[in-house]
Amino acid sequence: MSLTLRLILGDQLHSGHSWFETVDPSVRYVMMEVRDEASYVLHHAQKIIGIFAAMRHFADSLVRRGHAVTYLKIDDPNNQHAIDNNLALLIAKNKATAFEYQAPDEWRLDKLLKSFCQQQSIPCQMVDSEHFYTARDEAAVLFEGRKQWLMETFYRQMRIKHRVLLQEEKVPKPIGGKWNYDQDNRKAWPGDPPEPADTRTKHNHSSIWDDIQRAGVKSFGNPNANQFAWPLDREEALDVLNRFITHTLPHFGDYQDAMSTKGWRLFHSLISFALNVKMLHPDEVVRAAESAYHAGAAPLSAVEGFIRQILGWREYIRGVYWANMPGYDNLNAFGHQHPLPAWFWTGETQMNCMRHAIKQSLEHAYAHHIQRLMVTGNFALLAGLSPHAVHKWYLGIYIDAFEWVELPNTLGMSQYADGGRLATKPYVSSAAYIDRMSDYCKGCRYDKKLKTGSKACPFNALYWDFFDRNAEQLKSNHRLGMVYRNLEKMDPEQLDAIRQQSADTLARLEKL
Ligand code: FAD
Ligand code: DLZ
Ligand code: SF4
Repeated sequence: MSLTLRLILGDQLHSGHSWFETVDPSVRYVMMEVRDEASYVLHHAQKIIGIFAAMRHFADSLVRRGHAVTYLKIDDPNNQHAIDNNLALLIAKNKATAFEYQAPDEWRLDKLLKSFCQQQSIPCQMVDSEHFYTARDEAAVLFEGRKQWLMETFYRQMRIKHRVLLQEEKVPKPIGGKWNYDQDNRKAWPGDPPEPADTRTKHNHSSIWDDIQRAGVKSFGNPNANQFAWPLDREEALDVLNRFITHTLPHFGDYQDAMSTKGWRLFHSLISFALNVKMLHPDEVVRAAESAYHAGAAPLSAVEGFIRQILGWREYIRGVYWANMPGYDNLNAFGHQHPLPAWFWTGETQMNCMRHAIKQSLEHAYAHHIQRLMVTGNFALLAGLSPHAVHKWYLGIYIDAFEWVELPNTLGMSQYADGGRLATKPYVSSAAYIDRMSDYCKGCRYDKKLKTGSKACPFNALYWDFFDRNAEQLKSNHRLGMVYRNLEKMDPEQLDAIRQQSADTLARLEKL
């Protein structure tokens, strides 16, 4: 009798996949919790709990739909703790006559499964994950021959191709006359409207947490196992999405870049985990936002800004990943080598912005985009931290972090370690930007206005020193003209003092 084994990875929980349309008695699905996958980087406890719990929910739902499932738990005595070794055993045990898997999103697993298949004597096949708008190489085809890949170019193509927020005319034109309302998305948050309440369903997953610990999987961060708050199945994910669209999306645009000590998510959607493990499809998210605009429930600037993140950034980032792997993770355009200060793992620093962003990440396995880019990422780049170490930190700490999306965001957009393939300039700032977009500086031990002296905000001297020491690489970038004009105008004595302050700051990174 023929039997096909089909592998489902921890981030392939896509209940709408065509695999599951009919119940086929000659198919068995396999899912596995393995130490190799939980340990290739030090993960936040909530990330491991979230993936295992969502996998278990998904396996149960398949069984309820009549499918045959073999599920290897982390404490199963037969578990080999490596995907390929488990597969080999399961193929032999089930006398499988064929093996199939969905295209993995990570290069490492793509390679592992391809090489596994080459060693098999049964037919093996990779199928589409049916999740993304784009093929892996779609952005590469669009940008062929271009050194710099402009997200905006890609995004407009996507709007046209998928007919999103378009006027119904022969020549595609954006609704409202503008493609991009980014200029309207940069307000600080005055504390009103209030941050929406956290209405996510809370689970008690203490027993999964016990399993993980007993299996010796190392982790960090607050497990929050008995109040676990991230959505674990499609129903919960849809609930998070629908509440966002109804209550929060109208304010998303205005406060997209805002940060505050009084709120950890502000007006962000919290759907990235559900999207990245494929409990939600990007098209249903985009269409839900578009419908809210047409129903008059949310302004165009908010809806466009939100859709741009998913139809634009998310798909574009995936294209950057596949075009640059393997090897992208080792790029280091500035040759930065500093290890991460120990307080990256505890949040115990006197810099209020960093303390706040890191502590909330340890607490929730989440920080929103501007915290990741303009606080922790900004500091890491200014301080010359190793981009590879920074990448591993981001990959471990965030609940939504999978290499295909985390790596280009961290190494490319945030650390400029690829020399500017996707960012048009390094995303760095002095205290002025952080102060404009947040209330962090008000309660800080450091003075946002000072560049030198023991009370000076570390961001300030590091900022000017960063551009000074990298002038050869960056000076010709026309987006940095103003920065270099200001540097040239600077009094040489002041510049010397800034260089000294920066060197002193770097020498006492651990104590900042
Ligand atoms: P919202 O702000 O509500 O945005 C809605 C959705 O848009 C997100 O869920 C996400 O799917 C998508 N999105 C927004 N920005 C981006 C982006 N730059 N790239 C890809 N998708 C985007 N996002 C991840 O999903 N995984 C990561 O590992 C990740 N690492 C990042 C690392 C750095 C250094 C930076 C600067 C950004 C990173 N991002 C990552 C992008 C972004 O910060 C998160 O998608 C977002 O914070 C998730 O929260 P949310 O669902 O509330 O997003
Ligand atoms: C991230 C992760 C973790 C922690 N554990 C598992 C696991 O036990 N089993 C599994 O199939 N997948 C896991 N994952 C997700 C994968 O490691 C990998 O990150 C994604 O499949 C890449 O797209
Ligand atoms: Fe951060 Fe500097 Fe502001 Fe303190 S003063 S919160 S270190 S930017």
